Amino acid sequence: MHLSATGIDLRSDTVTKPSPEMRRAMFEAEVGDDVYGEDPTINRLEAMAAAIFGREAALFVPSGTMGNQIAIKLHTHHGQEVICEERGHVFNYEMAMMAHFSGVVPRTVWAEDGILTWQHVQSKLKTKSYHAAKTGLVTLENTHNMAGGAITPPGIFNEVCDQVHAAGLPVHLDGARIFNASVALGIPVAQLTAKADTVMFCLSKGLGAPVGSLLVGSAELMDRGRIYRKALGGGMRQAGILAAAGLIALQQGPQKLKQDHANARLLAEGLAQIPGIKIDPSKVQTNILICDISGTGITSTELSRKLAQRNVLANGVSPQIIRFVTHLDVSREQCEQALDIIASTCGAQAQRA
Ligand code: TLP
Repeated sequence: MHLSATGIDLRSDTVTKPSPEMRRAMFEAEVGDDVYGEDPTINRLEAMAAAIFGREAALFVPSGTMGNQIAIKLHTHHGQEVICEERGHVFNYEMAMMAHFSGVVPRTVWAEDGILTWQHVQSKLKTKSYHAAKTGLVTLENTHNMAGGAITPPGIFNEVCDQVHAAGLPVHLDGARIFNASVALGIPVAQLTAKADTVMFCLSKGLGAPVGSLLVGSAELMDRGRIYRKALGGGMRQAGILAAAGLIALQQGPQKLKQDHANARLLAEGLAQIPGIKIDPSKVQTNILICDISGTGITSTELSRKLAQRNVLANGVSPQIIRFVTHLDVSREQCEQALDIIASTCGAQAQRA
């Protein structure tokens, strides 16, 4: 179903629209052919991202999916396994590209709040064997989207990286929303992610850019990554027009995330009061809410449809689970309105049951 993108859009933080300042910067952007490395605005964005993450280099890519898949390709060989959390984005929402493009299979492990510890990873890690595929890479996701925006505690993250490195293997971080974790913890992204070999983060989610993500890591990896980006159709030529908005997102976006987190907490506290909806507000650390609605007696598809009729948009994850995401383009007042609408929609359903 195509939902109208008006009203209170809690489907994702990907729906944010570029600000007037971004549109102006896009209009005025200096551009060149990025496949030749000649787009000054992209070069500036890549240099800024590398500096913020304390890395040698960065690579601008059109999407988080492409950034993750380039990283998987860089770190693995055909016939290997990639360890990831069972609800991880690289496994569930990237069109099986790790198999398609890199010839590897996911080896998943379920972890409470999506937080992979060394114990989880160790239980799946395989080195040389004459019987089973070898592990090629471990991927972590911070914050974890489908685990409700959960943050991996830095100590756990660092231990996984140290141990995986000691086993001779690399770690890639899907840090699509790493700035959310950074703002919530009050720890700079460079410090939070230092031990991962590569990090992908998105400009086009809570930071508010219309398009774009970056992969950061060593100069050698990013140089090879450029080849895979071209192979995937990501050589975007005069894409400085996009990078211009990305620069503003990177400079100004992080400080706005606090409000998204406060709005998410408000929503969580309200949702927890609605009969039939299960969510633990104390677990909502960032901007994503994953709610079990099995007690309402309707499926997420039905609830989404009923809410959309009243101009509140939210996506189902499974028949019992619905997701709400806060972002720049929903205010606190709109979250309060959304709560009233969700409560009355679920209440009307309860009366009918
Ligand atoms: N996530 C989207 C959907 O694909 C689910 C969303 O609405 O949340 N890593 C993580 C953790 C993500 O949440 C996403 C997007 C990506 C990677 C991919 O980014 P894009 O959409 O730019 O390819």
